[in-house]
Amino acid sequence: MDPTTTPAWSDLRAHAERLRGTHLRDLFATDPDRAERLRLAVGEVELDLSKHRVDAPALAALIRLAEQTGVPEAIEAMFRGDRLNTTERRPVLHVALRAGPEAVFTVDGRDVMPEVRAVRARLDAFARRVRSGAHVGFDGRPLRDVVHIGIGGSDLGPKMATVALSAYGHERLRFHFVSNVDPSDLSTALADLDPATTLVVVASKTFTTQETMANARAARAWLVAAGGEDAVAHHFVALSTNVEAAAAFGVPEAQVFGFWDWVGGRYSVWSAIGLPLLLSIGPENFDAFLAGAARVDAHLRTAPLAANAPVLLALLGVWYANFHGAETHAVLPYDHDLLHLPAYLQQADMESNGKSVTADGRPVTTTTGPIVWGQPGTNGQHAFYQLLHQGTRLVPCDFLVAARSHRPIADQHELLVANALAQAEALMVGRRADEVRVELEAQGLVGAELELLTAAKTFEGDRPSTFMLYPELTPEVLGTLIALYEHKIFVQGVVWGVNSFDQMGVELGKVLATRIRPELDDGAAIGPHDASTRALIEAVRRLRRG
Ligand code: G6Q
Repeated sequence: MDPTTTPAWSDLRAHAERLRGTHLRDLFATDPDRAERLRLAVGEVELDLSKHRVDAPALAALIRLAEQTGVPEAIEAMFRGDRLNTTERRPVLHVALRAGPEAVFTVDGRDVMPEVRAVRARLDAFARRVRSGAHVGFDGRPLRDVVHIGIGGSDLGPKMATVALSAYGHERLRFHFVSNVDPSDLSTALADLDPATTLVVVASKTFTTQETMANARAARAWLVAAGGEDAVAHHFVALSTNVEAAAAFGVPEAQVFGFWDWVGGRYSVWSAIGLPLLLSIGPENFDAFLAGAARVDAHLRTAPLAANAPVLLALLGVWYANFHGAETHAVLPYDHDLLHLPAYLQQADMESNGKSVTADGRPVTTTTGPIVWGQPGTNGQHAFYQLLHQGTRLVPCDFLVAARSHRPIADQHELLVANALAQAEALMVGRRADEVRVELEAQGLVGAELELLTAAKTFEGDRPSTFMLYPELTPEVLGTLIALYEHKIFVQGVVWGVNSFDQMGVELGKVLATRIRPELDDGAAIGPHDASTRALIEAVRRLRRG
């Protein structure tokens, strides 16, 4: 369904036109209840959507857009196991990984849950042995460091979540994440580690990814140099759908944990790929993480569209991208433990919805996924907030804030929260020229200087944001937050009509890199390239010679 041909799309154009010139301040002035009405909660996460440039008629049109583009049907199709990933002909069932004990999910008529539960039981047993110290290294000591090797979806989720829940981390275990083929990544990670007490987790759905396999081979050599070939069995774990390749690498079968082709890489933190998180926080906390996501799954299926958090988040994103020209979306966690959330969501969103053809192969007719970026507050305030407040671009923002800190120091957490609230307020309310002028006049400014500073210190405001507030960043809250974003991305993909579950756009560069690699060696033939690439290959050869 082409969204731009729906009646709702033309209605939305009209609403955007009607609301042009209506400031968010005006929306609050004419509708004082909007702060109450546009609040909702999923589990322990409270969402304030009132600082968005919508009134009731615009919101109603957005909801009609969801209906007219088939969002309710697509939600059911996902849970039913339909092959929504059209290009790879795969179901999209990461929701099965966090489903409760009663759940049944079928692929080709077969219930996949017994297998899901069996792998999880093996993962739990392994995690318990590592955590207790029963699983020892080649010299009999308990393992202390975990080096997780993976890239993209096999890195960003486990890294983001393990760091996010470090307050729940095991007291002995330390976690290191290696993704880049740049040898500096692995070298620095291994520099201070003792191979005898290090567990290497090789996370790769395909077990063929160039970067991961290069790092895995190097880590294997590092281990074997210290402990011999037999050490591999004690120190290596593989997380992969390619169980044969993992076994061929030398990982004993008992330490290969599989998953399935219906789990997309960027949606795989709930699967065996989440092992670092499981090792860090333990099986009970991992269950809570899954339960937090399951709560959003149930909410997505049952809440009416008008009170459905991921649907509303998705529609607001569509509103800004397609009707207000917003090109980017900022993720601003005022929660340092969510340090890696912007990078995680960058992949989740941009790889899913950075598409220009539809799920049935036609060119899209409108702008699709935004550029996602961000940094934890308050750091970002001293870097890019100038542009958010006074730049020429519209950047919708997400604030994520815990009411309580896991590690309080004096009133620092209250300072953090005050900053988050202040920024969201400042973005929305702004500061009118007449207010600025009165203040400057009181300071004695007159004439040209008064005019200059009045212009420079005026904040237009009217900049929208979502405020997500939770008591503290627990495993359950993290699961809820991630699933909210996952389903937001899914719903947006449905509205835009794209396949959010493939990533063909990452292939071409990989193919060319494989071709170019041997051409970097002195004397090797250089195949056909454009003049720029050829000159750069020659320059690299020259510089490598020193
Ligand atoms: C994510 C993508 C991609 C993938 C990596 C790693 O959705 O599929 O980021 O996760 O390319 O792939 P492997 O897990 O197969 O090594």
